[in-house]
Amino acid sequence: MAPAAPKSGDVIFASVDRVNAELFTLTYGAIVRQLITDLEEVEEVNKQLDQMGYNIGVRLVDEFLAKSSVSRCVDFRETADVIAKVGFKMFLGVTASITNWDAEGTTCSLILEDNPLVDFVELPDTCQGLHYCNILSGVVRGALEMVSMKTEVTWVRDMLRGDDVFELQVKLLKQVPEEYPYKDD
Ligand code: MYR
Repeated sequence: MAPAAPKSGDVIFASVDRVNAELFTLTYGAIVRQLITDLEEVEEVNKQLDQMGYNIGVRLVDEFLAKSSVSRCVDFRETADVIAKVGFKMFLGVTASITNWDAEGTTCSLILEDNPLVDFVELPDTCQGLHYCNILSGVVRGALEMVSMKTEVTWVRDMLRGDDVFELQVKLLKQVPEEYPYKDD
């Protein structure tokens, strides 16, 4: 059966979504540019973006759990998968894939082939050490901390540096067991 013809409302929503996505991308670019002007050192900009992301990540989990029907994950593997497939889709509009698991199941890579943050972006030579998308590593670290997983999150591949994909390595450092708030007598 042929797909239903779009109604006028569909067209309006499609363009509003596209405009919002572009506004989001350009706003993020403006923030990064301002940080570069204010902080001067790219390492400082990387730190600041990571911290901003972390602050967002710790707040994002509540919204994620409220909006998604995801139930508690049994382990880090499942959590990584949920972040890649559900979390990224919900907040960034794209899904990531998970690969490169180590034997212990404590380190993996999150691969992004499509990243709306970098549309229209080209880094000048003076910004070669910049992790332009460092806000994302902070978000992932902050969100995981809220579900009791202390992690180290680092960029391994970056399309703005000529790589074929974005690769974010997520290493589980410590899993704090959640305490039941009431004592059983
Ligand atoms: C659980 O309760 O065990 C599930 C925990 C899932 C945490 C998912 C947090 C979502 C983070 C989204 C990151 C988006 C980055 C753009």
